[in-house]
Amino acid sequence: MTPEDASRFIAYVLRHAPESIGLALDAEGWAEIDALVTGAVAAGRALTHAQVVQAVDAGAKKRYALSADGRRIRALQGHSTPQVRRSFEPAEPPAVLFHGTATRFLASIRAEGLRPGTRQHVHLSLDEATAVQVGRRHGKAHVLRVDAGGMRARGHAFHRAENGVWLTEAVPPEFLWGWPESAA
Ligand code: HQG
Repeated sequence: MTPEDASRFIAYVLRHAPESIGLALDAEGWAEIDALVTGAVAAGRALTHAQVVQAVDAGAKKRYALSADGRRIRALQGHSTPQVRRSFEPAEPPAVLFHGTATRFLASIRAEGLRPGTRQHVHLSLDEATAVQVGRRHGKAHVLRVDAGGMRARGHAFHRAENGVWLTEAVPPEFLWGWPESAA
C-alpha cells in the first residue's frame, strides 16, 4: 500500500469499521498496533507496523495519535463506529468558525442546519482555506460561516480535537450565514 492508501485504510478501520478486520477499540478509540496490523494482514491488506507509525506523522491533517508507550494508535476525531465515544473537554471557540460543504447540500443545510450524519459531531474549521479543502471532497465547494459565539451564548458545547478541528453536536440554521446569492 502507498502511504496515502495506508492512512485511508487506517482511517476507515479506526473511525468506521474496526469489526471489518476483527479489531477491538476501547471507548476512547485506542487500538493495539500489533492487533491492527495482524487483522489487516489476515484481511488481505499488506499493512506493516512501520506504515502505521508513519501514518501518524505523515500529512498535514494529523488524523492519529500514538499512546505514550508507542503500542497503541487512535483516530483523533471523525468516528462513526459505536465502539468509540471519545470524551472531549469543552473548549471556547473563536467567534466565527467555518464549514466547508458542497453546493448540492446547501438547500438541505439551510432547512435543517448542519447535522453530524453518520459521524458523532459536525466538523468545523478554524480558517476558510481549510474549509474549502473539506468541501471539495464532496463536490463544488461552498464555505458557510458559523456563529460559534452566538451558539456558546445559547449553551451549545464545542470541543477542539488535538489536530485543531472544532466539533459540535449540530448547528441550527439560525447560526449559519454566507449563503450564495441564488439560495438567499
Ligand atoms: C453535509 C475530513 C445535507 C456536510 C475533513 C458534509 C473533516 C449536510 C457532509 C472531516 C447536512 C458530511 C469531516 C444537512 C451536514 N443536509 N448535508 N442537514 N448537514 N451536511 O465527510 O465535515 O480527511 O461526514 O456539509 O478534513 O465533510 O477524514 O463531514 O458535506 O475534518 O481526516 O454532509 O473529514 O478529514 O460529510 O468532513 P463528512 P465533513 P479526514
